[in-house]
Amino acid sequence: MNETRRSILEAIADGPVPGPELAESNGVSRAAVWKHVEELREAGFEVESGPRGYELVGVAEYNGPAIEYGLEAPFSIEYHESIGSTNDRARELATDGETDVVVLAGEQTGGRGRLEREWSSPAGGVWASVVYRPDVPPARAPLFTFAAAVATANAAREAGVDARIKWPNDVVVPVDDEGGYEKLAGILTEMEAETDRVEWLVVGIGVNADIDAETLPAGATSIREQAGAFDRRVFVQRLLEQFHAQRDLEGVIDDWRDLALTLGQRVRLELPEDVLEGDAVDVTATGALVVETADGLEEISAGDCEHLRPTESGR
Ligand code: BT5
Repeated sequence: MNETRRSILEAIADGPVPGPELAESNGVSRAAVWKHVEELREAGFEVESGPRGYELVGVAEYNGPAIEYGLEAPFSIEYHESIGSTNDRARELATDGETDVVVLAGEQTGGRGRLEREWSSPAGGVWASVVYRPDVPPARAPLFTFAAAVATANAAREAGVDARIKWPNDVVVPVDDEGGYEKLAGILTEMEAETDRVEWLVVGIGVNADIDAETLPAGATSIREQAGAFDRRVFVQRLLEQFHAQRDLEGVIDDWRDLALTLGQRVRLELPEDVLEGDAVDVTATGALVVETADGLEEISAGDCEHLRPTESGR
């Protein structure tokens, strides 16, 4: 956002400020102040003008400037009303050398899940892709997926949803005591890396936010279905702030464990070449699932996981 506009916004957020005072403190003309205020209004900021000056009374819109405003994380937001896939656009920005940008869309027409599966992305969802250039070796990159799952689950919990995490990348809501769930959000992380260094990461986060769950695939739920009305703009801000707070990856695995629905479950894992059944007992420091099978402990770093029932010791 333009610096003068941001400074005006900050000033009028705490109460009314007369136009001439804003002009003087920003070193611009009164006409320029009026123009900035009009542009803020067009961007969805509700600015009232009264005898005591201009005052910000609310933020109605869901768009780039509205989300950047009050966001306590150093991301810029590139908002699209409709786009094919935010991950595709984020990959373009990443290859152009950008970082700390979040591509956010109102709806996606070509949303992708893992292994080129379709990701249903109607209007009202939170479809976001964070472009990052972290200074970590590729082996630690999966931890950003874990950080995104923790951030999403925590932001959903703040909105009143009993969100938990299913290994590796799903945020879910339990429907029984047996490990059954409905899916609230999914994460798709893509990266470019050399042997010892990550060049860029795109962390794609899809949350069924303000969506009628009936319009989603079977087995899906939404924040609206779980918790009723909520502010989608504040939800995105909290999600991005929580994600940023875990930038150094300290404590991510501990936080993930606390939210995990998968640990303590009998699981079936579909691996690229194999199917494996066992008890999910832990995750490793790099996010691999530790499974106790009839043949001993196995560490699984990628695959699809199905919850069968709680383990004997988990009961
Ligand atoms: C995922 O894949 O869970 C990752 C989803 C990532 C989506 C985000 S949105 C922003 C960014 N831009 C993109 O294009 N993608 C990312 P996976 O674990 O493969 O799960 C996919 C499966 O979930 C599908 O095969 C469906 O069964 C189911 N599914 C599809 N849409 C869903 C939805 N909206 N909610 C819940 N489940 C869904």
